[in-house]
Amino acid sequence: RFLPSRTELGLVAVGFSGGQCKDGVDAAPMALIEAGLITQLTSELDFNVHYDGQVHSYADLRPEHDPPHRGMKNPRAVSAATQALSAQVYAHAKEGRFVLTLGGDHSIAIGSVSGVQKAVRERCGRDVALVWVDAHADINTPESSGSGNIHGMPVAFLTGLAREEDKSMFGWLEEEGKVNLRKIVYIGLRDVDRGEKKILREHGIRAFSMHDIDRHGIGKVMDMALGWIGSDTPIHLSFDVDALDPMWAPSTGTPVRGGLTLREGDFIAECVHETGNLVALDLVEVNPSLEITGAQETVRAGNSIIRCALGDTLL
Ligand code: 6HN
Ligand code: MN
Ligand code: MN
Ligand code: MN
Repeated sequence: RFLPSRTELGLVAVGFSGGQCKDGVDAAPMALIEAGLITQLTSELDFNVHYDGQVHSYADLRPEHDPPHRGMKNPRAVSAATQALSAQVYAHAKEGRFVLTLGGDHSIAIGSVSGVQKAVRERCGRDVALVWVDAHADINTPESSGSGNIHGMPVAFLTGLAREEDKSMFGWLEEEGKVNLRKIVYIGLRDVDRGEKKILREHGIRAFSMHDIDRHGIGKVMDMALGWIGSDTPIHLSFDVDALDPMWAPSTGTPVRGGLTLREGDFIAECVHETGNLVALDLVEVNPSLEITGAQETVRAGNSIIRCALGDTLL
């Protein structure tokens, strides 16, 4: 059985924004760290943090010429960045560390999830379950996407629903880094594109929308979500801060009203922590430049979710 380390934590700060069109999301890791994240991880939660002290933008990997391909914007830049991130995350996970990845836009999950999946497979031969907390499903294929923004496509690439032969455009993604469609659970959905709904339906992907949360309450929804995954499965939690209502997290690139309260977001993270099976966490899409007044609140909400996922308990 692959158990995440309770003491050793690998932190990767990713200042990458090429999966969408708004500047500023690359400043999130610094904002989260400056708000006290590492201190909280070390002195309050007793983690030994392995951090290279850098915010990676992967700018040196960005090709000069990166025209759209199959409608995708910046495909080579996103591919190169996520490939490098995948290797960094893999290196931490292979050592048995819990891996915390700070985005950056959500395209970076192509790197973080594939790196964790590969390491977990090597260590215990199991598949990770992916808990995707988001207003959006991020499962567009290049063809179903209306925007061409790759942060709306990571789940499609991670599951093999979208494929590319070209190594410089996600062809580097190997089978051992991919995720089983039956092991994905969505929580918080409320802005799912037409083509994405078709994909979710056709593949029977487990998804809990805001409607489900209103109907059953977040407690029951977490029971059902974690019940679907089963009790003996390593979990990667990919948390998009836009899952929270803009009242709590206004500074994000694609806010959608009618979202989770701050407590519901923290509760999700607490429940996933309680399984004892959480091996990795992404916190993405905080954009401190979008809302001057809301920026600090959004950063605080992000750090709160991270602490809850890492075992900060109320009592
Ligand atoms: N995110 N479905 C829309 C698109 O452009 O494909 C929005 C995607 C948002 C992505 O928030 O990580
Ligand atoms: Mn989103
Ligand atoms: Mn939409
Ligand atoms: Mn997302």
